[in-house]
Amino acid sequence: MNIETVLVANRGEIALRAIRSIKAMGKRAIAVYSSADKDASYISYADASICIGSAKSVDSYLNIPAIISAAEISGADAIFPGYGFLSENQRFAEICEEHKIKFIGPSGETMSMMSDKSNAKDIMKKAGVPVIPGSDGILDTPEEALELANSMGYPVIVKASAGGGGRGMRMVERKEDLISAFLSAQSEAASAFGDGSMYMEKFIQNPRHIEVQVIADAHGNVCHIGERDCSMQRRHQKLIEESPAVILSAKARQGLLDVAVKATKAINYENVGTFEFLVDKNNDYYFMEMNTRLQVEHPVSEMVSGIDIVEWMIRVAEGEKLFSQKSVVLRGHSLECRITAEDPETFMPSPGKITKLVSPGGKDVRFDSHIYGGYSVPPHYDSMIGKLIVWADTRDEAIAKMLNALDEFQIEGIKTSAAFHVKMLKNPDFITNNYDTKYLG
Ligand code: MV4
Repeated sequence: MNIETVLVANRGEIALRAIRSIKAMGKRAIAVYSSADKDASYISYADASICIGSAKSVDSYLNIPAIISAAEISGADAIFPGYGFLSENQRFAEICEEHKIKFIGPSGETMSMMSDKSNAKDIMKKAGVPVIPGSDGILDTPEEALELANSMGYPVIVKASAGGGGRGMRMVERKEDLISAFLSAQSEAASAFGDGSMYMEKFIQNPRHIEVQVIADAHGNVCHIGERDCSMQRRHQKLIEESPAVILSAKARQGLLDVAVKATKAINYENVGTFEFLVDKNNDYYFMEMNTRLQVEHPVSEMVSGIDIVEWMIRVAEGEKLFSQKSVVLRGHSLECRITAEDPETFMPSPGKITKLVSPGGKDVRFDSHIYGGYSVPPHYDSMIGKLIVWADTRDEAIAKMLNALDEFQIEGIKTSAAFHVKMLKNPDFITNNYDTKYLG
C-alpha cells in the first residue's frame, strides 16, 4: 500500500514533528486543529488544514467523527495519531480501518491486550519475559490481597489493571494498611477508568524506569532501537530522558533488548511500541507495561541510532520491510529535557503570550517545538511546549552540551522549566547517576 496523504490527529510539537517527516517523504500532510490552536505555526506548514472543533479536547482532538470527516474531506489515506489523545484508543483504530484509512500504529486488538495491565503482564510472563512477582491476575477481594501480601511479605503495591502512569496505585508497607489502600485505589480506578480491577506486586525499592523502543513490520520482522532511561520524573511526569541507560551492565542491557524483541514477536506486534521495565539495584529487570504508541521521548533513540522513527512508522504501515537489526548501530549519548510552560520551582502551569524567543541550535542540538515569538500558549492542553535534545559522544559531554543549549535558550512572557533543567544538570546526584524514580517525589 502506498500512503499519499497523512492526516495528523494531534497538536503542538508532535504534530509539527510528524508533518516534518511526512513532507520529507514527499507525502501530503493534513493538519487538524481546535479553535484554541488556530494560530499554531505548523498549520501553515501542512499542505492543508481543517478546524475540527472548539478548545475542549473532547470537542476536537478526541472528536472521532470530526477527525474521520476531516480525513475524508482532505482525501487522507492514513492517520498519524502521535501520543496522548486518540493514540491508544482501540475504537478509533478500528473506526479508521472501517473507513479504509490506515491507522499508523498497532491494531485495535493489540492495543486492548496491552491496555489491561494485568493481562499484559500475563501475556509477557507466558512469552518468557521477567515480570514482577505478585498476584496471578486480578484479585477479586481485598481479603484475597491481604492473604497474598502476608505470604509474599511487605512492602507491596496494589495497582489498577486499567491504570498506568501511576494512577490507581498504592504502596503498602504494613498489613494494617492493606485493605483500606486496596479499597481506595480500587474506588479511584473505578471512577477514573470505569474499571476497578486490581492486581498486586512486590514493591521494588528504588527502581529505575528503563524502556526499550521496538519497531515491527507487517512481515514479522522486529528490531529494537536501544533503551532509554526515564527515571528523572516528578509525579509520574518525565522530565529528562536519555539513551543509553548507563546504569545497565552490558549483560543486563543485552538481556533487556533481547527480551523486548522476543516479546514483540510473541504478540505479533506491528509498528512502534515501548516496553517499560523497572530495574533494581542488582540490574535485575522486570516488565511493567507496554506502550502501544510513539512516545514523547523517541528523539533520544533517533539521535543515537540515526533512524527517523516517524518515517519508519509510516513505511511499515505501508507494508515495507523493516531494516535489519545489524544495521541499527547505536552510538554516543543523547539527552532530552522537556520544556514546559510551568514555574520551575512549583511546577504550576504558566500559559500566556511568549513575548520573546531565542531558540538554541548548533551541531547535534535539536529543539522540537511549535512555539514562536508572539505565540500564545493556550491553557487548555498539556503544558509541554517543546523538547530540547542533544547528542554527544559521552554522557558528560551531552550534559555539557545541554547546559550550553539551555544557556542559549531565551524566552520571555511565560515561565518555563528551563531553569529547573539547568539546576538538575549541575546536580552531583544527576551527574553521577545517584538517583531513582522517587528522587523528586
Ligand atoms: C512499581 C514500583 C515499585 N514496585 N511497581 C509507577 C508508574 C506505574 N507505571 C508503575 N509505577 C511503579 N510501579 C512495583 N512493583 C514503583 C513505581 C513507581 C515509578 C515507576 C516508574 C517511574 C516512576 C515511578 C515513581 C513512583 C513509583
